[in-house]
Amino acid sequence: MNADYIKWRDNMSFKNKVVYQIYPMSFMDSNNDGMGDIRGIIGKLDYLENLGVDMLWITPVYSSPKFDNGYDIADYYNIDPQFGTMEDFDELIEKAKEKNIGIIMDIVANHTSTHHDWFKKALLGDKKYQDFYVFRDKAFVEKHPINSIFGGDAWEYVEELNLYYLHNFDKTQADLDWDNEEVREEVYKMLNFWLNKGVKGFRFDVIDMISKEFDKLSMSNGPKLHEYIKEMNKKSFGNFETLTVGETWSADTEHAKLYSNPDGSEFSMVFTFEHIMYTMNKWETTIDKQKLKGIFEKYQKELFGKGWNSLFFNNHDLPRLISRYGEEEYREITGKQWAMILHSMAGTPFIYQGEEIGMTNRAWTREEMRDVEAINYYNEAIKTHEESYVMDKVRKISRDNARTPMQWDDSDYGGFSKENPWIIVNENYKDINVKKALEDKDSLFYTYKKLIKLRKEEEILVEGDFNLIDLGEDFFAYKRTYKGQELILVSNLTKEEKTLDFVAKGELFMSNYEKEEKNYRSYETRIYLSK
Ligand code: TEU
Repeated sequence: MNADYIKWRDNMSFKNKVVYQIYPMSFMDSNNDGMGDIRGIIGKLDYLENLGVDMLWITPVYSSPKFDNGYDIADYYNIDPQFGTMEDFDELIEKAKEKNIGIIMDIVANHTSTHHDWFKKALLGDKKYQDFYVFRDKAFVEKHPINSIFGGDAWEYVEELNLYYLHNFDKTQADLDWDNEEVREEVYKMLNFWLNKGVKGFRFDVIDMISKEFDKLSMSNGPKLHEYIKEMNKKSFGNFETLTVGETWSADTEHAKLYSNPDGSEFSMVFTFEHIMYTMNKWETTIDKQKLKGIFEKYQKELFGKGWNSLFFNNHDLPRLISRYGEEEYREITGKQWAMILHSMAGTPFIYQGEEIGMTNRAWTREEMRDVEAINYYNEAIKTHEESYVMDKVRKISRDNARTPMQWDDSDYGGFSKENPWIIVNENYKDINVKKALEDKDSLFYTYKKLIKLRKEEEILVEGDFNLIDLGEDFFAYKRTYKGQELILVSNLTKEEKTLDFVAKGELFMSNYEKEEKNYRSYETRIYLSK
């Protein structure tokens, strides 16, 4: 691990950074083909610089048949023509760099598309490439029944080979066999290709699934997991100044500490999902704010000095923050509430496109749905449930809620495109859009901008410890201390006005209400800071 990396890491380089996640298909369409693209991102760099973010996580833009919107990669070394060209991508890296913004690539290496050359060669009987994947015979499959995360059987039969291949997601996404050293070397070679191009980090898709234990029918957290991540670090990003984050749905605090070990041998941090999904069935999960307090306390305290947290409520797989945790009737108030709660904790915040202007879920019909996972869920659930029940779940949980086009202004299609987009624009774009948010100096946009700036100015936000303050069920409150300074956040979790005897030490530093009053109004959230 070279000295530059150690120096970069130790001078808290990623610790005070804020990352903005872009879903290119839905961000900005520069050539009016109805799908967002890389030149669309380049055209919005001024907006992102104004917001103040340090890095852009770009979800996959590689060559892909897009059955799973790019998470089914057919060629890791090429940009998909619908997103643009390699020259466009090089220009994005360059133009972003001029604004001190780093680019984070999304690496999907647990599986490839079945359109990838490796898989095509495997289908043609090439043993070398069959060993790149998990091909098994009937006997093995019958002994190891596995369900796909997208529903249905995870084994797909190939008649011409009389073999089955494993796909933990869609059948067009075949799992790679990381126990095959050649596969791992191919991945490291690909990572170094993008690092030498100047990308500043990686987000690793379902990285907790690269080591599997078939005898236990376990598809994640296998015996080789951390060994492979350490090897990958040594042979690629560990030799560069990078921010790396692993997507690990199965991780708990113990695993999170291993992944984000301060010795820098694995990742900078991981996305853990206990605060998102505390039941194994995402469609049945309801938000429990009391549980949420305990989960945040656990991760803040257990990783303090022993690892590093990522901080997020939204991404391209999750319903919109305000619709899920807040209340649309109090859109700006609850948007600011949860932004303040999240960004005042220790960790690296991730903002998902549209979160900063308060975009919401929408009322989907079956015809308007686009997401393979939600469509599979619908097709399965409709067999045993009323349409109204199933569509209620889809409207609350579906990934499509995160994927409606970015709402830039009140012109057609929200200014995303001049052509009818690949997915419907949320009807509320005339009221909720960037143009309006920028004009209103008190809008949610400026709350995010202020929180991002504070992370660079107030070390307590980066280095402070964390302790919950128990003010009863109606409040979420915590204290951070650092070098004798205190930051106290108090948030009314209810719509009702609440009295509170608790008096916080320090000056009122930030609030989602203009003036401070004795009582806490609906969802009122205050941050006090003692100098
Ligand atoms: O997501 C992993 C994953 O499991 C989630 O897709 C998911 O929504 C699931 O419902 C959680 O229960 C990653 C990517 O983020 C996602 O977009 C891809 O579809 C998936 O992997 C496959 O690459």
